[in-house]
Amino acid sequence: MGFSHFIMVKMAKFNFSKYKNKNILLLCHENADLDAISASAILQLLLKQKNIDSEIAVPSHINEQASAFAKKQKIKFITSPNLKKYDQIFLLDFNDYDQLGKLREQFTILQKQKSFEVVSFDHHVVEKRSIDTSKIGVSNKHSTTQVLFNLFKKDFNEKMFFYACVGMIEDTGHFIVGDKELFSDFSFCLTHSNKSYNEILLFTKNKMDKGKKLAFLKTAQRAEIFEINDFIIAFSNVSFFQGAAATKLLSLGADVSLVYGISEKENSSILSCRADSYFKEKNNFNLVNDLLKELQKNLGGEIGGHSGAAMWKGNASEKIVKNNCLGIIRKKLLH
Ligand SMILES: [Mn+2]
Repeated sequence: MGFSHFIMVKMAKFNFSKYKNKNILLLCHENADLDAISASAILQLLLKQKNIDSEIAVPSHINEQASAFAKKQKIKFITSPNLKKYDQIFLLDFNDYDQLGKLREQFTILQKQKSFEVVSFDHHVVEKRSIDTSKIGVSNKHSTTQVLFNLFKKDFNEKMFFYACVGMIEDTGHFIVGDKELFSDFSFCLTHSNKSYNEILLFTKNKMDKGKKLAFLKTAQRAEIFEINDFIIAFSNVSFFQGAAATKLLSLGADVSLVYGISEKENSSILSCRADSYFKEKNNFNLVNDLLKELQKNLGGEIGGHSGAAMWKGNASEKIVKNNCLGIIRKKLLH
């Protein structure tokens, strides 16, 4: 009683001025996603405010969505950077050597030579094996953009708030996970982004090309449905995207999907198969061993894949392939 209490929280103080006149790289993880790209764009803008230039890079690959986003937002990035050129590297959305892709060797050697300093901005747990164990840029949040928001919100502008939203939507799987803090941070960022939720959502949606849309709809329309032991087997055919179409049939409710097609280029027939994990476990079923190997015995051809996603390529009509598959599955399930 009678005296106030001050709780000192150890906070990361970022003195950006110490990075002036340095060659700075903002490095995303291999197969960079929306969170990594948005986070690096936010950091680049923060540095820019202090008149500090930086380059964004990915080891070798960026995913389709992130690439489309970068293009639309005119976020420039380089691929396979020469790490020797830089004396400060910020890691965005990762902190693990495994995620350096093919830069790993170069990075490890140069780091040992103290060729650069590293700070990671990330939302994954810091481990002993982490690249940067200082934790100054890492906290337990839902996205790296949320981490940056919490560290630097007073310097954020509309664009950064917008990018922060994109990372949060993406990394929560469109809010499949979250907590009070996430929703309050998101709401704050959305309010200050000068964009509507729908506008931002558009950037996180996978734009499907028309051919794929038609392939999915035709596959669904043509599907024949069979019930074996209370499980639903869907058989269909389509000229393109058989694999992706088979996956779609599972999401529509099939336990096993079989999608037949003819490859005119190779003058052969294809069967793409998918099995739901509950179905596999319940029936101890493996698409390769229990279906395609048997099919191969009957019809020849080549097979490949794994227990839940597999493909047969050979030469047989749709009817023959269908009847063979159904016979094989029936035998396995009713034995
Ligand atoms: Mn992330």
